[in-house]
Amino acid sequence: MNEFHSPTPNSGNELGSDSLESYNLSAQEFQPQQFLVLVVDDAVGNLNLVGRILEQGNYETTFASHGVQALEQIPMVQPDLIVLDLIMPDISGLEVCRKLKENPKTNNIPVIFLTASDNKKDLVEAFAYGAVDYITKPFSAPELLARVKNHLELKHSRDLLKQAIAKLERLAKTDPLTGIANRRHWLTLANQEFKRAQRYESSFSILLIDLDHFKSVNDTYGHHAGDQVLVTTIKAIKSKLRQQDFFGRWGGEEFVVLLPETRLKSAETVAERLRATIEDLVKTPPEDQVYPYTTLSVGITSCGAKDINLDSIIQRADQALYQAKERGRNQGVAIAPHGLEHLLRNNNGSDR
Ligand code: GH3
Ligand code: MG
Ligand code: MG
Repeated sequence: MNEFHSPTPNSGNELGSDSLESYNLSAQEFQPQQFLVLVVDDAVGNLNLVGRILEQGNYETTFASHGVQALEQIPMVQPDLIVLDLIMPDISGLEVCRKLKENPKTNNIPVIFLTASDNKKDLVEAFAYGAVDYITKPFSAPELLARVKNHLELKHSRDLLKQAIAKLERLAKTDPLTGIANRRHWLTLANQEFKRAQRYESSFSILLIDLDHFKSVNDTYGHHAGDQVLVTTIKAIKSKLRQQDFFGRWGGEEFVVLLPETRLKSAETVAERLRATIEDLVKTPPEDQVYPYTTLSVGITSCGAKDINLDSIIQRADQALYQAKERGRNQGVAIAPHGLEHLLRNNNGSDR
């Protein structure tokens, strides 16, 4: 399923351990031993000297004695920082730096140039190639350690911030109870699919799913039990969908699935598969299931040539769901679109 299908729920609230609280962006104690520094220099004496200083500063170290070797090594060892000699016989430090910055896998590794030159042109060029700092030889151990620490701290903060932003983005798209897409994110994806279907004259179907008499679960066993039933039902539904289906929580005990490139007939088959899966679980619950499942009613429709927006399709799915409830629940009802469905490429709906 799509990227928003986060890992299978395994507890009442799978995002509980995924909170932003673990991202303490304020000053944490700096622990040099957590960082690997690569030193690149063609002079063995320099490698030894810089290595010794870094090791005295408690850093993990690794070494390369020329540029080509460094370029081979870096993607594999993923150092946290590189101390790079400017002038080397095979390829220059500037060239190594340029190549690192071109590669998305290595471009955020800070590079500090180590150079005998205090030629301003070289230094300006080093920064232009993406270096974060430079140290001119001869240098003192405290200077080297201070600069290395400074840039590692900066990189560490940047990395934490990036991770926190990525997590925030994920949380903003996800329903915290079930781990599937929340309504807003589902609507974003579904609107994109609607535009795509219009443009390419393809089709898709929508299933609007509502748990039957779900209120009685809460009333009988309590709200926490109701939550558990929602989570296990979602897990069972998810296991019957395809990777490319968009599955989201519409609200409360209602869920919605968009089936891309799927015509009404095939969507009915999918709905029946979901309904039957849950009915089986109601009749024969797994041994470890504490609370009973409840059956599903499903409203089914597809995108037609006369649909001018997603809303009209969702409204039709809602009418179909209403009819399924009226007819006695535990069933799917399909309403065909007014206009013809766009023909699918294979002309007979997807192979479900
Ligand atoms: P119907 O077959 O007509 O759909 O009956 P129903 O009882 O499922 O429908 P109704 O709309 O009367 O009740 C839905 C219930 O779902 C009421 C609400 O408290 C419960 N519910 C909605 N969201 C959640 C949730 O996140 N957790 C729990 N435990 N209950 C929820
Ligand atoms: Mg409902
Ligand atoms: Mg219901």
